[in-house]
Amino acid sequence: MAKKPTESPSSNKKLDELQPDLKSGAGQFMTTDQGLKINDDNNSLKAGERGATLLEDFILREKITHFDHERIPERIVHARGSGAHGVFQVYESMAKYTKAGFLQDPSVQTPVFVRFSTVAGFRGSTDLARDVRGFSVKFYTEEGNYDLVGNNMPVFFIQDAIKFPDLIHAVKPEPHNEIPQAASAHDTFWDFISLTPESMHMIMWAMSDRAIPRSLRMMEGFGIHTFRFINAKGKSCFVKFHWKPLLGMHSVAWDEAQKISGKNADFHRQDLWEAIETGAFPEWEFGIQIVPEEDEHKYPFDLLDPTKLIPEELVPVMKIGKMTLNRNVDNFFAETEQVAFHPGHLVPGIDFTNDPLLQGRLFSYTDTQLSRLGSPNFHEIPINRSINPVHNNQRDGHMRQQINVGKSSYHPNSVGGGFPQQAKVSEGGFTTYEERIDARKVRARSKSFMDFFSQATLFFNSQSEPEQNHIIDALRFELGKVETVAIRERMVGLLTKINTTLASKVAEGLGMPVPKPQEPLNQSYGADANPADYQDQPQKQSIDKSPALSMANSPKDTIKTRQIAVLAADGVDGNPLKIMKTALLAEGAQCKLIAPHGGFIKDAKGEAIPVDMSFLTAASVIFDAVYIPAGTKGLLDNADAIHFINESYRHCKAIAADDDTLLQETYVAKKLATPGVLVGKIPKDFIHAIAQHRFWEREKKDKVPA
Ligand code: HDD
Repeated sequence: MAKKPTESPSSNKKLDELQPDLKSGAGQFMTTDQGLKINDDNNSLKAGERGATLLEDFILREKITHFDHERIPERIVHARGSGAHGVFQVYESMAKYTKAGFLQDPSVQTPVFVRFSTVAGFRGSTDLARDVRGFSVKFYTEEGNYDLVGNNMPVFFIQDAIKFPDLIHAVKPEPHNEIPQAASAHDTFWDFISLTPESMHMIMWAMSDRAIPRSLRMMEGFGIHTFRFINAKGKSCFVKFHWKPLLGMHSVAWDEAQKISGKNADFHRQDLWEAIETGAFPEWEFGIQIVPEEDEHKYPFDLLDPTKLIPEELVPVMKIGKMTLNRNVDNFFAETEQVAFHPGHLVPGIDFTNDPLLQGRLFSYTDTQLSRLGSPNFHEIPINRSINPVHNNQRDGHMRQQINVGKSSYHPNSVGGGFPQQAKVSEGGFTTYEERIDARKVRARSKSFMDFFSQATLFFNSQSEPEQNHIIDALRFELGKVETVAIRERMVGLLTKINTTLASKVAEGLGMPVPKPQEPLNQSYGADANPADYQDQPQKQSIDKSPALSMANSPKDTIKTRQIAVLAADGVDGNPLKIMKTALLAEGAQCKLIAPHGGFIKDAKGEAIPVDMSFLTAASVIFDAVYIPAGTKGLLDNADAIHFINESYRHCKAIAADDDTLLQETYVAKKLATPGVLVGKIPKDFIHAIAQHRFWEREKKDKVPA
């Protein structure tokens, strides 16, 4: 559904600032780029009706030239993304920790633009790839843009930015044949990983259900690195950033993810778009973990090591504000594609730490925009513009938009009255936190980074049984696609250091002998380094389990925005259908009626009921639950309907039926007493079952033919 640029469900300072750039052709004449009215946009200029076409045709040439240049390079990573506008509001002043203006006043709404993404796939790749999700937030604050460029996992694969090109080369399609697309399940990725033991913690996350979210609206976000907050008195503390979705955290099954990729490759993008269009605005609470400066060395891991997290049980996450996404973009290219994030877009009161991954990122993001957007003037593109006016002596360059008036373009100057002038700290001028650094220049990694497995073990041990099974299955899948036996062996050897059951179950799935616990083959050091300095040095963690790491503990108290399939055919009993639908809609769920054909079906009383999708265009994998109203004789010999129900059962979804007539034709007939299967139950039970999201315990017991 296209929205006219002026139809704004919400307004904020950034949206108002964008307003003059919105263009609609409604009611207008068509013109060339020079404003000349066009009389014929359907025929090129020819010498006679049958040609040839004349070079003189400047209208044809302008149109084709522009078309030829419509594409820009896609992002080298995070190419596939979806964006939306919104607002952020802090709950109470954070002045105690930071002087950042947007974290002071609970009455102030700060406009934001958020872009979610997958990492490895190309721009047109599927949303449901097993992958990390990017979670980038641009806060348009009164003090300039602040970008929090994070992911949906709180740790990263590598400890030093110098390894990033290697990691990405390894995960991207292999260079000789550009296969596979948007998948880490291939030799080069696992080759690199198997030689990089620092990646083991992140591998546990990437193989977990976090890598296949049900919705972008149902995943957490993390700033990953430890940052600094600085308050007005100049006092600094360390801070980790979190986003917690109000809808809870949920994922799909791997089999389902693969099928969704075929049925609807835009599943996440469409889900986000439709939620916002229908007013079901996605929300996240913003959380912080604060570590006082004096506690820097208190933990059995280094705060500067991006492969480690601070367990929430040690430092609780303080929820300090809320972000709401309430407006879709008007134009994907102009906004989502051209938005340029950068961890170095800072505001006073927030600063970096010396995390070597973060330090390297601070170079990469401007550099990449130069090749992607083509000019150092990318900050002038409407979506990237700060709402705080920009004044400096940067000048010219490709596609400059601003017309800088006056004679001076340097500082100091007298001809321009000395302006633009520098701002004192008291006037909002940014100063870097004066951290003391007293060191030798070295190419090395800190010994405090050499614990490769403890937090991987903590993560695995903190998962519920179904979650652990999913990690095992994911590793069997991924390593099963690896052709080089030595890589598989190295990987399973590394898994023995995380958890021996994990390693032996993966080995069993691969048909390999279970290896003895092995020392990792770490190659992340220089040619003259002493390998002994780079060996694993396990550190005892203060806890054995962190419940916060398990998605099983996510709140399961709402069915808002859940998609419910209603299977029906002519002769359906219209009454219970109406009651169920009303109850589900009242809880904020969405219902789609699926029938053997489009158009309308007739209920038992002959009344016409509109059909939303036919079995041809629908699929169980794009729904969260299924309801079968009474009167389904018309579906008894419909193979698609039977497959739909079996597959819903296989993917552990809630299934409700007014009676078991149709269920008797399915695998579910043997499973009528299973949790999440409800026959003749009132809507309340079904609503509760949908809120549970999945009944994962079904998985291992069943051999569903779907
Ligand atoms: Fe990065 C994009 C997140 C490490 C270099 N990164 C990019 C995006 C996200 C992240 C979410 C997409 C931004 C958007 O939506 O436009 N990147 C991360 C996180 C990292 C990380 C959470 C580790 C904690 N990245 C990282 C390193 C480097 C880069 C170590 C290079 C040394 N990242 C880039 C980039 C990208 C990018 C090449 C590609 C497109 C862009 O920047 O704008 O500069």
